[in-house]
Amino acid sequence: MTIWFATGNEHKRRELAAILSGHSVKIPSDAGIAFDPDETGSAFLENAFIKAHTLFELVREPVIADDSGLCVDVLGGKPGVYSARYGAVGATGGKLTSSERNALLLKEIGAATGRTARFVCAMALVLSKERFFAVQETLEGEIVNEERGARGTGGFGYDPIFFLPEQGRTMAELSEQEKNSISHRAKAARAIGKMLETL
Ligand code: ITT
Repeated sequence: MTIWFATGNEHKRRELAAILSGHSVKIPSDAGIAFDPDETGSAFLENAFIKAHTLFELVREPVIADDSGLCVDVLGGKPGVYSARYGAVGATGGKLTSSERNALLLKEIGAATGRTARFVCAMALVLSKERFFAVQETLEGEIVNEERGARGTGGFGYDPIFFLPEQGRTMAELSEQEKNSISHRAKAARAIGKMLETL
């Protein structure tokens, strides 16, 4: 089946396509569609539905969207739904690079000893305006301390500063396959994949 993934993030596409390998996963840029809807929701799931319904109106074929981010306990759940825009200057202006965002987050957390955090991924599958499914999944971990610092070159975004105690490595030190066996997005995608099998 052709499934559209309402994202502009190539890393996310690779991760989803690896899980839904029996399907053809397309993103808007494959069809020359400029796609950047305003993510005005205050919850991950709200934003996932905004992205999915917006693209569904354009392609009229099954659409998946995810809205994801990092929630740090000592920061009261920040950056949360603002993960992609964390530290951006002004409402429309200057987004930081991933490494600048990671450095800012480490600075905000400072020397706090409780460094627990989780990645969250809300994923929606929209089959028509009135027919849809949704799931939200998490992956628990810790933010590296300043002494240990960011590590690894795999993945994207906050992966280099997200430490997995059971693995003894950051998410960015995992192979693509390893990340896809445990990640928040992979867990959500597997659940959506099961729903697709029942259609
Ligand atoms: P789309 O909205 O186009 O899908 P995006 O990257 O802006 O792409 P989100 O709005 O869902 O996606 O923002 C998610 C941000 O959270 C993302 O940019 C990363 O900074 C972070 N994030 C989400 N999943 C992540 C992961 O698996 N590893 C590292 N960082 C992640």
